[in-house]
Order: sequence, then C-alpha cells, then structure tokens
Amino acid sequence: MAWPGRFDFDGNMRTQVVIIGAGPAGLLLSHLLAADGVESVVLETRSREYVLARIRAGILEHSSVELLTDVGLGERLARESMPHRGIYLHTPEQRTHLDFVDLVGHGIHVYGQTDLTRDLVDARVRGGQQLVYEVTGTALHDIDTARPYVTFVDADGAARRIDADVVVGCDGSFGPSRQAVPDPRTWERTYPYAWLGVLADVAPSTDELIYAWHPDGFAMHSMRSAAVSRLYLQVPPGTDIAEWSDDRIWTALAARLGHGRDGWTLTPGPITEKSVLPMRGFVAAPMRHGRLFLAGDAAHIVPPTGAKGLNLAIADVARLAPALGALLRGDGALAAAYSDTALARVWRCQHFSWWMTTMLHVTDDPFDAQLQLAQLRWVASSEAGARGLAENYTGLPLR
Ligand code: FAS
Ligand code: PHB
Repeated sequence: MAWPGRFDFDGNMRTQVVIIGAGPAGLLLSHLLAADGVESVVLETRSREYVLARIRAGILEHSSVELLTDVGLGERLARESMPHRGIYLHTPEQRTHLDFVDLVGHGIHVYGQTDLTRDLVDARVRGGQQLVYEVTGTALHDIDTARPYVTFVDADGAARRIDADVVVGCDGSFGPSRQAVPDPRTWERTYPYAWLGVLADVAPSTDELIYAWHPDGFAMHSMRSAAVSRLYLQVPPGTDIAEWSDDRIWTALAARLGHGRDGWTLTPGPITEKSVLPMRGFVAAPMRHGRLFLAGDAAHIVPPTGAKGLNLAIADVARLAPALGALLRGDGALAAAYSDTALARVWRCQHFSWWMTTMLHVTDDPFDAQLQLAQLRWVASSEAGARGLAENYTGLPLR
C-alpha cells in the first residue's frame, strides 16, 4: 500500500501527530490540525466501511455546528441537518414544549454521527490527512519523552512504527491510550438501566424530540431525516435484544410516548436496526501525560440522555488542536492547561447527563418516581428551570 507520512532513514514513518482512532474526535482533530499546517496520521482498527456504518449520536449543539461550519464542514450539514427550536418533555400528566430559542437564543441541530463521520472522512482527502484502517496491536512508546512513537501491524500483516512529536488517543472507551497514562484517577457510575435503540424507516411522528417519563420506563422519539425515525426505550441492563420483537417495541413506545392522547399518534414502521446501549458515566484524569493527550470517549463516557457524548468529543479537539499547534511551535502554555480546562467542561456535561438521566428513568423506588415527577413539573412550569435545561442541552460556548 502507498504509505502516508514521511519515511525517515531507518524506513520508519515520521509525522508530527499520531492520532489513534478514526471516530469523530480523531477525524475532526486531524482536520483541525491540517488547517493549522500540522501533519498527522490517523490509525484506525476497524475498516472504512465499519466506521462509516456505525449508528450512534444524533444531536449537534449550537457551538458544534458553528465550529464545523467555520472549518469548512458545514455544507452538507446546512443542507441536510434539521434545526430544532427545542424538545418536548412528556409525562402521563402533560406534554410541554421547551423552546430553547426563546429561552437561551439558539436551538440544536439533528444530524446523525454517521453523517458527520462521512463528512469528516470525505474532507480528509481534500485536507491531505493520512488515515490508515484495519491496524492491530497498536502500542504507545516513550510518551514521556519528546520523541514518542507508536507501533502497530498494518492490514497487510507488516509490523510498522510511526515516530512523532505528539500522540493523541482518540480510541474510545476500549482503546489502549487511556491505559498508557500511569496512575490515572478514574470515576465511574453504572446506571441501573439501559437503552434499547431502534432505527425505523418511517417518518417521525413529531416535529421535535420527545423525552418521555412513564411508569413503565423512559422513552424518546428522535429522528435522522424526514423519512427515518430514531427511538429509544428504557430496558433493564443486559437486556437480550431477542426478547424484543418489533411489535413489542412499538407497543411499548406507543404507551410511553402517549399515543392516542390529545389526538397525537405514533406511526410505526419497519425497524431496520436495533441494539441495546448500556448507560454509564466515566471520567479519567489527567487527559495528558507527557506527549500523550486524550480526547473524546478515550477520556470520558456520559449517558446519552443529555446528547453530550459526541459534542464533548468535538469540544475536546476544538481545545486540543490549537494547543498542539502552539506546542509544536514552541509555546506549551495551552497544552499545559488542556487537561484541566477540558475536564471542567467534561464534569459540567457529566452532571447535566446525570440530571437528565435520573430525572427521566424510572427505578423500582416509588419515592424516586415522586421526585422525578415533581422535578419535571418544575422544569415544565418554571422559566428558570426550563432555562437551566436549555442552557446545558444546547451547549456552553466552545471558546
Ligand atoms: P469513538 O468510540 O466514536 O471512536 C473511537 C475510534 O477508535 C473507533 O473508530 C475505534 O474503532 C477506534 N479504536 C479503538 N481502539 C483502537 C486501537 N487499538 N487502534 C486504532 N483504533 C482504535 N452519544 C450521544 O451524544 N448520543 C447518542 O445517542 C449516543 N449513542 C451511542 C451509541 C453507542 C452504541 C455508542 C458506543 C456510543 C453512543 N454515543 C452517543 C456516544 C458516542 O457518540 C461517542 O461520544 C462518540 O462516538 C465519541 O467519539 P470518539 O471519542 O471519537 O470515540
Ligand atoms: C439520537 O437522536 O440518537 C439522540 C438524541 C438525543 C439524545 C440521545 C440520542 O439525548
């Protein structure tokens, strides 16, 4: 294969930044570095097809959209994303629309992570970033020296080495980078429920997302386009997807989302994908050790209820890219501050995700249910409560 990067005297590759992982964090970081004249090579363990087919997040914060547009990734986003003013909070008592534009001056955009990944992969060729798929055995070396390097086996089975000035772990929650940080501090919370997510070839039954509290469990109606709906159901952790037929899924969604109430109906359709997603929160600190930096899920996981995972990955690399550019030009101040400043936003998002999750997901404790309903009534009736949700859901400024 035609090899990316530059070869040095002993036949090894050489570049400025090695990025491990071609998810949103790794791909966007490579794009931002290229715009700053910094060369990078992205190593990805999966195939191009696998990366492009992954179905995950669906919401972009206002500041994420601004950033992506500013760096030349806004064309398809502007054409195909769905701008939403707000969301609906639904309980058996009432459905309330929270208008984020009225509350905090901006809304959100519905745009699948799959679409964003496609845009990022397409932009890579134009920007000259190097992306190497189907690597195995990725290992980090000498990260606490000024000459770190990464070894791996390429798709042809050849052992490879890339020497660099910096290594960035964007390898998600199960990659090797986090393990390379000695004695990290970690925090973890496993929630006593999971999400069963479905993709269906049917027009959404709502104009904006519905987050529903119900005694049987949480449900959400999202979407990917005018013809594709994305919906979620709270299920017990470890649920076997085989126990949930399409009929059972639609029946539960109809009950929890209020089908037939006040004239609203949920229209079912062919389910094209279904999966069970565990709910957990995780943070690892620091997000830097020597010449290794971590970004995105490699450093933190949030429950998806607050739609923060993808946006946090974007926020991390929006902060990291200029820090690395400055570091490589001899100014290490931003790089030195990266971990602390990134973690401040991580914990704000971790808290908001916890708040949304514990407010909307039922447990077997009837006291919890009363607390949740009281909190939902307050958010639905108080401008201060609604503004607090709106400010966090639409996202804090990136810069
Ligand atoms: P990613 O996990 O996206 O990317 C990491 C990449 O590193 C992967 O491509 C992986 O193959 C690669 N990698 C791993 N080990 C490697 C190695 N040793 N060598 C090379 N490459 C390696 N967030 C939301 O906001 N809303 C949602 O609804 C939502 N749903 C989700 C559903 C699922 C099933 C999952 C797993 C996550 C979901 N998330 C959701 C969170 C998700 O969107 C992440 O926050 C987002 O993908 C983070 O992006 P990255 O940090 O790039 O990590
Ligand atoms: C989605 O559309 O996949 C989605 C939307 C909002 C969330 C989580 C996931 O909080």
